[in-house]
Amino acid sequence: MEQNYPIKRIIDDKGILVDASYEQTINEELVKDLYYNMLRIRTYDRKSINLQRQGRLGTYAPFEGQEAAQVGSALALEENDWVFPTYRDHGATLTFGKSMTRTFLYWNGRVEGCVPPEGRNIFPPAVPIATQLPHAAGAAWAEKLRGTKNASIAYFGDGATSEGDFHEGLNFASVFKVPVVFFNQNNGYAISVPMEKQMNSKTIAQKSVAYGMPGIRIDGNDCLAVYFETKKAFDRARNGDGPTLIEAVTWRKGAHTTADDPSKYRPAEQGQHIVDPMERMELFMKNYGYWDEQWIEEIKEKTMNEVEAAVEEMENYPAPNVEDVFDHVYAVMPKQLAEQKESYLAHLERR
Ligand SMILES: Cc1ncc(C[n+]2csc(CCOP(=O)(O)OP(=O)(O)O)c2C)c(N)n1
Ligand SMILES: [Mg+2]
Repeated sequence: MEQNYPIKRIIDDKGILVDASYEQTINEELVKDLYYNMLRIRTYDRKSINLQRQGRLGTYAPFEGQEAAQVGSALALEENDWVFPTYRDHGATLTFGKSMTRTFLYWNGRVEGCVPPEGRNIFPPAVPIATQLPHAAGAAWAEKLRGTKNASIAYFGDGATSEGDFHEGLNFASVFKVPVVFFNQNNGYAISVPMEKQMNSKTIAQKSVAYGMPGIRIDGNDCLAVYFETKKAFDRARNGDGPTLIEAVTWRKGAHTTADDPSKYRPAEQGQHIVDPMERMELFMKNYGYWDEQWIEEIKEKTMNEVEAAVEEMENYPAPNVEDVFDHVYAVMPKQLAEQKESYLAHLERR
């Protein structure tokens, strides 16, 4: 099975173009756009870890190492598409247009952190594993019934493929032939459980066979391969050809979350051979004359300033409304909850 799903690459570990058919399609604007967005989200990600360590942010799920998978896929979307992320996909949602201030607010438990900007179809991050796959299939079905060209993307991890929702989402999408891309980031682990203890299949891509849809396996650290393969899957979706399962093989460089210690379950040498996605793009840019020191300095400063401004805005955000804790759980509030709310508000009043 594994040999039926070879890993697609456009650039290799040394930044050499290995698929000549892309020679004419790759241009400076695209390369710089991919690199800039990877730098931007890495700056955000590293800042988030620092803030968590200083007690200024809640528990945080880092994505360093997965930038190419998240940026390449998010830049392949069109403005009116739908994005269904997990807790680890803030790099993708930031690239697609979610506000950075609101992304920080999310990690401080604020409901405002789940609200995307106007005109951006981004669902709140799914923390219950795989629940977003049926949602993505449903949104795509709605777009199909409306007769639009919009499609949806569901982000999920290797571990999520063990959940019933993964199978239900793929089956539904296939049967109703809806415009959805199932974008798997195979980072090798579901918290402490390695892929080989999670499943007997050698790849995630091969699971597409059961649902009669194409399965594509790509090097998730090759931003160009991710971008072009995701675009192809979206073209299929928009043309009425139904869903695609993409497996982007990548690596989570850090911990599962800031509450986790990967040295307890991951051998230190594992993953050492993997060339970082940004380093790889840098090598490619240097090899083909896209590297521009002055531009790099400019974007480093720009992303730093953006991140610092977003942190300041997050920290000066109006205090939360305590009623939010009660108001957004049920469409119609049950009697017991209404009583609790009333009694809590009365308690605050007395204080
Ligand atoms: C339904 C459900 N079961 C268990 C958990 C606990 N949990 C949180 S993250 C995680 C691992 C998910 O691994 P994977 O899908 O590979 O995503 P990754 O964290 O590697 O990005 C688990 C089991 C959960 N959040 N939801
Ligand atoms: Mg995983």
